[in-house]
Parts: sequence; structure tokens; C-alpha cells
Amino acid sequence: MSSQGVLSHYKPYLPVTDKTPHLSLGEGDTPLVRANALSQETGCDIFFKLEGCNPTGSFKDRGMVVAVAKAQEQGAQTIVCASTGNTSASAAAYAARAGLKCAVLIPSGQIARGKLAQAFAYGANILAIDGNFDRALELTRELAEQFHFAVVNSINPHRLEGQKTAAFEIVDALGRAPDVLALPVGNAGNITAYWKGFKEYATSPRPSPSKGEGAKVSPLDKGGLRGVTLPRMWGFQAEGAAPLVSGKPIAEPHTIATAIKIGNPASWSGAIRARDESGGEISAVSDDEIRAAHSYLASREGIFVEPASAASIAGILKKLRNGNLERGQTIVCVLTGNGLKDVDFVLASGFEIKTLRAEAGALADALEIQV
Ligand code: AN7
Repeated sequence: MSSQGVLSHYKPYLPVTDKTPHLSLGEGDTPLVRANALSQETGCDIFFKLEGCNPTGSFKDRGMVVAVAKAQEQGAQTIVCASTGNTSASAAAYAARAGLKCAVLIPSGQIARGKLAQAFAYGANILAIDGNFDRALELTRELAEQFHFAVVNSINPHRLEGQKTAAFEIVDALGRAPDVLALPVGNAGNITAYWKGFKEYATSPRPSPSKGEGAKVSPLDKGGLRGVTLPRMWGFQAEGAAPLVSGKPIAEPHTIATAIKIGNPASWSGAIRARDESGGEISAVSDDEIRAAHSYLASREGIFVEPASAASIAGILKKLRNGNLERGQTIVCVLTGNGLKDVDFVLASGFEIKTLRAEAGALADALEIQV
């Protein structure tokens, strides 16, 4: 795929018309990297989909480019969203690119600073409220209705259309769907979008990317959904913010993974459908399990993610510990956001640097090298 982005590359699958602006920051086409340590430990074939490699550092860019282009096409002047951070960074970037105004509603004091810095740098109007994400989303809907702003949260169906393209890329990279797709779940747009993407890609004829424009039918397409493998969808929520696990909204969600600190997911029914249709599950992991998985990813695999993105790894490690992880499965874990978004999370965990004398001997001592 060229760096022209999602709208251009996946045009036949997206609501793109001749009037849709050619908006792109080079989103999509993210790496699928094999998990060496985790594969060895689990006896599974595990891959990471590195969504932190998107232009603003999270998966949100795939959907945002579609939502903002369509808003522009429909003549909107201002876009608005509620956010735990990544949506606001992405909205702000694409609004800047498109020349639109952008307002972002955030729960005050609960956004990772990297994300805030992004929204600020891209020139968004940042509205911090004394309420949580769920309240911010309610207010977003109110504002949009009253002032005719375009909402670019995942309640905007164009967002999910764009985000489903990650499923296409995974199928293309593996040559088939994985047995399991594992991802963190907050507002539940992404799990809904992936499931839509896997189903759609399995049932629609598509041009073969390697063979140019001639419309080739992929092996997956034969016979529609019958005989076609689809992944089981495994969603992971943080224990203090797991309404889809408990079955009821949570008034005051809490977790260190601020990105998924959401008590009443907008795409609730989409997540449940993805879980049930795929024979999957949505379960919870603790903050300590998220911390441990975050550290495992960085120190064992060389991959730095933000805390929420470690939730699926936490879930897999937990299944392994409990003897609930069948060997031999192909599992793709979606690593949704870049670790640089939330460096405070790392620096707050007992990180300390001592300044040494500027002499080789002092350095050797520090490295515990015997001279
Ligand atoms: C890194 O930015 O909801 O279940 O407002 O930033 O589709 O909500 C972010 C969510 C996972 C959960 N990982 O995805 C927002 C926001 C990261 C995220 C999720 C988010 P959804």
C-alpha cells in the first residue's frame, strides 16, 4: 500500500464518492509483527498489529480520516468529540489538515499528557469538564444537536467504516483470518469495527493488492461466509471499567488505563454481537495485570505501548496462567496506541537516574563490571 492512506486504498469498501475530499495523513498499512517471546511462552502463533504506528500514534486515525472527510464533504465547519485522549488527538490532527475547527471534550485531569499535548499542538479547542468520559459524550451529542457540529466519535458510523480496514490488512498479511483477534475494549467501537471488517472481507470479492486493479476473487470469498474462517473476538476491559463483563453500566469507572476508563460504551450492542457471533468473549484484567503486560511487551518484545494497549496481552497471559489458553492458535493482538503518549505512566513507576562522575571507572562501577 502506498502512503496515500485509507480512503484511497480501500475506496471500494468505504463511503467514498467523487465529492469526498482526498484527505490523508498516511494512516493505515501498519506492521504486523510476530511476538517472539509470547509465542514461545504460549505455544501459540502470536502477532502484534502495531496501530501505534499511525500518524497520531493510535488506531483512531483510520476512522477519523473517513469521518472528517465526510464532514468536510457535507459542508461542516466544526467537528466535535468526547475523548479519553486518542480520539481528540486524531480529530485535532485531521481537522487541522482539513481546515476545520475542532472542539474536544475531555474529563479534566484524566488524559495522558502526550495526548493533551497533541490536541493542543494541532490547535483544537480543548474543553475539560468536571465529569467523566461518559458525561463528555452526552454533552457532545447535545452540542452537536444544538449547533450542528459534526460528531466524530464512533457513534458516527464513518468512524467504524474506516477502522474496519485494519481487519482487511490482517487477513492480507496472514493470507487468512487469525483464529483469535484480541483487543482492549473501551467505548467498544473498535471491536465492532473489526468484526464488521472480518465479515465483510470474507464475503466480498476484492481486487488482489499484489496483482493490481484486475478484480480477483480471494480464496476466502468462495461460498460467502460458509466455510470461511472468521476469528473469535476476545475483548479485554479493565476490572474497574468493565461494564460489558458485568452486564451493566458503571457510574464511576476507574483504571490506570485512562484510554479505556469508560462506564457506558456507546457501541455496547456491537460489542456483544461481535462476541456472540464469533464465539468469543469479553473479560476483565486488573490494573496490576495491565502493568505487568505493559512491562513484558517493552522489556521482552521491544514494543512500547500505552497502558490500555497492554490489556489484551494481560488477558492472554492470564489465560495462560489459568490453563485456559489452547496451544497452536494463531492470535493477533491489536496494540492500539503508542507508548510515547503516556510516558508519565512509566516514569511514575519507580524510575530513577543517578548522575555519575564523568569517568570511565565510575561507569564501569555502575555497570558492575570487574576491572
Ligand atoms: C489506546 O480516545 O475512547 O473500544 O476517546 O485510546 O473503540 O473505544 C479511546 C479508546 C483502546 C478502546 N486503546 O477502543 C478515546 C477513546 C486505546 C484507546 C481503546 C481506546 P474502543
